[in-house]
Amino acid sequence: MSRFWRAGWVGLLGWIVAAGSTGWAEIREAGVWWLPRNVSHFGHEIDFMIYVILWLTGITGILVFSTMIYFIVKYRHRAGVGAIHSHGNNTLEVVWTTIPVFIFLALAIYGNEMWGRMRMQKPPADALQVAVVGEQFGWNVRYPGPDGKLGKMDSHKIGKDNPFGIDPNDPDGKDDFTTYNELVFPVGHPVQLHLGSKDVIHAFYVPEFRLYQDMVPGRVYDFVWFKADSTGHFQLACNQLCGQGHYKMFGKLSVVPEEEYQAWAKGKAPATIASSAPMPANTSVANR
Ligand SMILES: [Cu+2]
Repeated sequence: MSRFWRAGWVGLLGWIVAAGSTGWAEIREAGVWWLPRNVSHFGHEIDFMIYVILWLTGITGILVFSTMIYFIVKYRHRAGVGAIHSHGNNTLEVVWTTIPVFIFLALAIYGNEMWGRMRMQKPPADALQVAVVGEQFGWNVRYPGPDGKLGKMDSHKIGKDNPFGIDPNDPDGKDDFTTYNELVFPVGHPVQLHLGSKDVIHAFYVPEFRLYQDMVPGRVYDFVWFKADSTGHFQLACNQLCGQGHYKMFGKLSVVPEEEYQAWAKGKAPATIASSAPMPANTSVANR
C-alpha cells in the first residue's frame, strides 16, 4: 500500500471515530467521559459489577504489561550473550489458570443472580403498567386510564392501525390514553413495561435506567420493570439499527413527582380507537 493510500485510510478512520463519538455524546445529559447518572433502583448493582470488572481487568492488565515490558528489556539482544532455554513453571501455570477460573465463575454466578432479580422477579402489585411499541421511526406509548388497568395486548393483533394489539372491546382498554414519543413516569413508583414492535426489531434503551431490551415483532415483553429513584429528563433512544430514520427515533422521557404525573395523566383524553396518537407532522413517510 502506498503512503498516499495509507494516509487516506488513517484519515477516514479518524473521521469515523470523531463523527461517531460526537453522535454518541449528544444523547448524554452530561459527563460523557464516565458512566451516565444512575436513576433506576437496580442500577447501582450493575455499576458495581462494571467497577469490579474494570478493577480486575485493569490491575491484571497493568501486571501483565509491566511484566512483559520488564522481560522485553531484560532479555533484549546483547552482543555476546546467548539465548537460554526455559521449560516454564508448572506451579505457576496451575496458579494463574485456577485463579481466573474462580474469578470468572464468581462473576458469572453473581451476574446471573442479578439478572434473575432484575428480569424474573415479579414487579410490585401497584406497578404502573405502560405499553411501549416501537415502529419505524417512533414510540407508541399507552397508559392506563382512571381504572389503572391497561387493555390486554396481543402480539398477533399488532398491526398498522392497532400498534398495541388491543382488543377494541376490552373494557380495561376503553379509558387508556396514548402518546407519541412522550413518556412520563412518577418518581419512586414501580413501572412495569409491556414492550412490543410493529414492524422490525427495535430496542428500548435508557442508559440512565441501566435498561436495555430488544423488541422483536410478534412478541410482547412484560418482564421489564424498574423504579426511578430521582427525577430528570432523559432520552429513550432506539438501540437497534432499524432503518433509514433510526437516528431520529427517540422519545422524550421525564421522571417527575407523583402529583405532577397525576396532573399530566389527568389532562390526557382516552384513546378513541385502539390506535396510537396521531403521528406528528415531522415524521416523514418517505423514510419508511
Ligand atoms: Cu428503532
